[in-house]
Amino acid sequence: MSDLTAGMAADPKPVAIIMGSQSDWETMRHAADVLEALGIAHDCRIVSAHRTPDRMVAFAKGARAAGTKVIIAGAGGAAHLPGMVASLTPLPVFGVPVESKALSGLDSLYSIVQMPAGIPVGTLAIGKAGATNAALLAAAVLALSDEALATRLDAWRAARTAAVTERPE
Ligand code: RP5
Repeated sequence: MSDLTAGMAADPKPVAIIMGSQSDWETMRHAADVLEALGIAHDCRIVSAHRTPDRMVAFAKGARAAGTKVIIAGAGGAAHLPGMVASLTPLPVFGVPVESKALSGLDSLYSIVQMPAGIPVGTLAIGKAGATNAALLAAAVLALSDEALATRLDAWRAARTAAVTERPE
Protein backbone atom coordinates (compact mmCIF):
# COMPACT_ATOMS: atom_id res chain seq x y z
CA MET A 1 0.00 0.00 0.00
CA SER A 2 1.28 3.45 -0.90
CA ASP A 3 1.58 6.52 1.31
CA LEU A 4 -1.28 7.99 -0.64
CA THR A 5 -3.69 5.17 0.13
CA ALA A 6 -2.41 4.21 3.59
CA GLY A 7 -4.80 6.57 5.34
CA MET A 8 -7.71 5.25 3.33
CA ALA A 9 -7.44 1.71 4.68
CA ALA A 10 -8.09 2.78 8.25
CA ASP A 11 -11.31 4.41 7.14
CA PRO A 12 -12.28 2.57 3.97
CA LYS A 13 -14.55 4.45 1.63
CA PRO A 14 -16.16 2.39 -1.12
CA VAL A 15 -16.06 5.12 -3.76
CA ALA A 16 -13.10 7.24 -4.84
CA ILE A 17 -13.80 10.31 -6.95
CA ILE A 18 -10.66 11.49 -8.67
CA MET A 19 -10.17 14.37 -11.10
CA GLY A 20 -7.36 15.79 -13.15
CA SER A 21 -7.55 19.33 -11.83
CA GLN A 22 -9.13 21.60 -9.27
CA SER A 23 -11.06 23.06 -12.20
CA ASP A 24 -12.86 19.72 -12.63
CA TRP A 25 -14.43 19.97 -9.18
CA GLU A 26 -17.28 22.17 -10.45
CA THR A 27 -18.38 19.13 -12.47
CA MET A 28 -17.30 16.31 -10.17
CA ARG A 29 -18.98 17.81 -7.11
CA HIS A 30 -22.26 16.60 -8.60
CA ALA A 31 -21.04 13.02 -8.20
CA ALA A 32 -20.11 13.76 -4.60
CA ASP A 33 -23.53 15.32 -3.97
CA VAL A 34 -25.34 12.18 -5.15
CA LEU A 35 -23.13 9.89 -3.06
CA GLU A 36 -23.73 12.15 -0.07
CA ALA A 37 -27.49 11.99 -0.61
CA LEU A 38 -27.33 8.18 -0.76
CA GLY A 39 -25.16 7.90 2.33
CA ILE A 40 -22.18 6.39 0.50
CA ALA A 41 -18.78 7.20 1.98
CA HIS A 42 -16.41 8.59 -0.61
CA ASP A 43 -13.03 10.20 -1.01
CA CYS A 44 -12.35 13.07 -3.43
CA ARG A 45 -8.83 13.66 -4.77
CA ILE A 46 -7.00 15.57 -7.46
CA VAL A 47 -4.92 13.05 -9.38
CA SER A 48 -3.51 14.27 -12.68
CA ALA A 49 -2.20 11.76 -15.20
CA HIS A 50 0.30 14.25 -16.64
CA ARG A 51 0.98 16.68 -13.76
CA THR A 52 1.15 14.11 -10.95
CA PRO A 53 1.79 10.77 -12.66
CA ASP A 54 3.44 9.23 -9.59
CA ARG A 55 0.41 10.16 -7.51
CA MET A 56 -1.83 8.54 -10.12
CA VAL A 57 0.13 5.28 -10.11
CA ALA A 58 0.26 5.15 -6.31
CA PHE A 59 -3.45 5.82 -6.04
CA ALA A 60 -4.50 3.31 -8.68
CA LYS A 61 -2.20 0.51 -7.49
CA GLY A 62 -3.24 0.97 -3.86
CA ALA A 63 -6.95 1.59 -4.31
CA ARG A 64 -8.19 -1.98 -3.92
CA ALA A 65 -6.08 -2.68 -0.85
CA ALA A 66 -7.35 0.58 0.60
CA GLY A 67 -10.93 -0.69 0.45
CA THR A 68 -12.12 1.19 -2.62
CA LYS A 69 -14.75 -0.68 -4.63
CA VAL A 70 -15.53 1.76 -7.45
CA ILE A 71 -13.52 4.62 -8.96
CA ILE A 72 -15.11 7.63 -10.63
CA ALA A 73 -12.55 9.53 -12.69
CA GLY A 74 -13.24 12.89 -14.30
CA ALA A 75 -10.94 14.70 -16.71
CA GLY A 76 -11.06 17.16 -19.57
CA GLY A 77 -9.21 17.78 -22.82
CA ALA A 78 -6.69 15.02 -23.53
CA ALA A 79 -8.42 13.07 -20.78
CA HIS A 80 -6.19 10.06 -20.29
CA LEU A 81 -6.74 9.77 -16.51
CA PRO A 82 -9.65 7.26 -16.49
CA GLY A 83 -7.96 4.92 -18.97
CA MET A 84 -4.59 5.09 -17.27
CA VAL A 85 -6.15 4.35 -13.88
CA ALA A 86 -8.19 1.50 -15.36
CA SER A 87 -4.96 -0.02 -16.70
CA LEU A 88 -3.50 -0.05 -13.18
CA THR A 89 -6.39 -1.49 -11.15
CA PRO A 90 -8.95 -4.28 -11.56
CA LEU A 91 -11.62 -2.08 -9.90
CA PRO A 92 -14.48 -0.77 -12.05
CA VAL A 93 -13.68 2.72 -13.38
CA PHE A 94 -16.37 5.12 -14.51
CA GLY A 95 -15.09 7.98 -16.64
CA VAL A 96 -16.66 11.44 -16.71
CA PRO A 97 -15.71 13.68 -19.64
CA VAL A 98 -15.40 17.20 -18.27
CA GLU A 99 -16.58 19.98 -20.58
CA SER A 100 -13.53 21.69 -22.03
CA LYS A 101 -13.30 25.29 -23.21
CA ALA A 102 -11.79 24.53 -26.61
CA LEU A 103 -13.99 21.69 -27.82
CA SER A 104 -16.91 21.67 -25.37
CA GLY A 105 -15.97 18.28 -23.97
CA LEU A 106 -16.00 16.32 -27.23
CA ASP A 107 -12.25 15.95 -26.87
CA SER A 108 -12.74 14.66 -23.31
CA LEU A 109 -15.46 12.25 -24.42
CA TYR A 110 -13.45 10.78 -27.28
CA SER A 111 -10.34 10.51 -25.10
CA ILE A 112 -12.23 8.49 -22.51
CA VAL A 113 -14.72 6.43 -24.49
CA GLN A 114 -12.50 4.85 -27.15
CA MET A 115 -10.57 2.44 -24.95
CA PRO A 116 -9.04 -0.44 -26.89
CA ALA A 117 -10.57 -3.83 -26.07
CA GLY A 118 -9.24 -5.28 -22.82
CA ILE A 119 -9.17 -2.28 -20.48
CA PRO A 120 -12.71 -1.01 -19.93
CA VAL A 121 -13.78 2.43 -18.78
CA GLY A 122 -17.51 2.89 -18.32
CA THR A 123 -17.94 6.27 -20.00
CA LEU A 124 -20.70 8.65 -19.01
CA ALA A 125 -22.12 11.80 -20.60
CA ILE A 126 -20.18 15.06 -20.76
CA GLY A 127 -20.40 17.27 -17.70
CA LYS A 128 -22.90 17.39 -14.84
CA ALA A 129 -25.17 14.63 -16.21
CA GLY A 130 -22.19 12.31 -16.49
CA ALA A 131 -20.93 13.06 -13.00
CA THR A 132 -24.40 12.53 -11.55
CA ASN A 133 -24.91 9.27 -13.41
CA ALA A 134 -21.45 7.99 -12.54
CA ALA A 135 -22.41 8.26 -8.89
CA LEU A 136 -25.72 6.51 -9.52
CA LEU A 137 -23.95 3.69 -11.36
CA ALA A 138 -21.47 3.36 -8.52
CA ALA A 139 -24.41 3.19 -6.12
CA ALA A 140 -26.08 0.51 -8.24
CA VAL A 141 -22.90 -1.59 -8.21
CA LEU A 142 -22.52 -1.29 -4.44
CA ALA A 143 -26.23 -1.98 -3.93
CA LEU A 144 -25.78 -5.46 -5.40
CA SER A 145 -24.23 -6.50 -2.09
CA ASP A 146 -25.82 -3.95 0.25
CA GLU A 147 -29.58 -4.29 0.85
CA ALA A 148 -29.85 -1.10 2.88
CA LEU A 149 -28.23 0.89 0.10
CA ALA A 150 -30.49 -0.81 -2.47
CA THR A 151 -33.49 0.43 -0.47
CA ARG A 152 -32.07 3.98 -0.35
CA LEU A 153 -31.41 3.91 -4.08
CA ASP A 154 -34.97 2.74 -4.78
CA ALA A 155 -36.27 5.59 -2.62
CA TRP A 156 -34.04 8.11 -4.44
CA ARG A 157 -35.35 6.95 -7.80
CA ALA A 158 -38.97 6.92 -6.59
CA ALA A 159 -38.58 10.51 -5.39
CA ARG A 160 -37.33 11.55 -8.82
CA THR A 161 -40.35 9.87 -10.42
CA ALA A 162 -42.73 11.52 -7.97
CA ALA A 163 -41.24 14.92 -8.76
CA VAL A 164 -42.41 14.76 -12.39
CA THR A 165 -45.72 16.62 -12.66
CA GLU A 166 -48.32 15.55 -15.22
CA ARG A 167 -48.50 19.03 -16.71
CA PRO A 168 -46.04 21.89 -16.88
CA GLU A 169 -46.44 24.40 -14.05
C1 RP5 B 1 -7.14 18.16 -17.49
O1 RP5 B 1 -6.99 19.40 -18.08
C2 RP5 B 1 -8.06 18.36 -16.32
O2 RP5 B 1 -8.81 17.22 -16.13
C3 RP5 B 1 -8.89 19.56 -16.70
O3 RP5 B 1 -10.17 19.20 -17.13
C4 RP5 B 1 -8.13 20.19 -17.84
C5 RP5 B 1 -7.73 21.63 -17.56
O4 RP5 B 1 -7.01 21.68 -16.35
P1 RP5 B 1 -6.55 23.06 -15.72
O5 RP5 B 1 -5.70 23.73 -16.73
O6 RP5 B 1 -7.82 23.83 -15.42
O7 RP5 B 1 -5.82 22.68 -14.46
O8 RP5 B 1 -5.94 17.65 -17.05
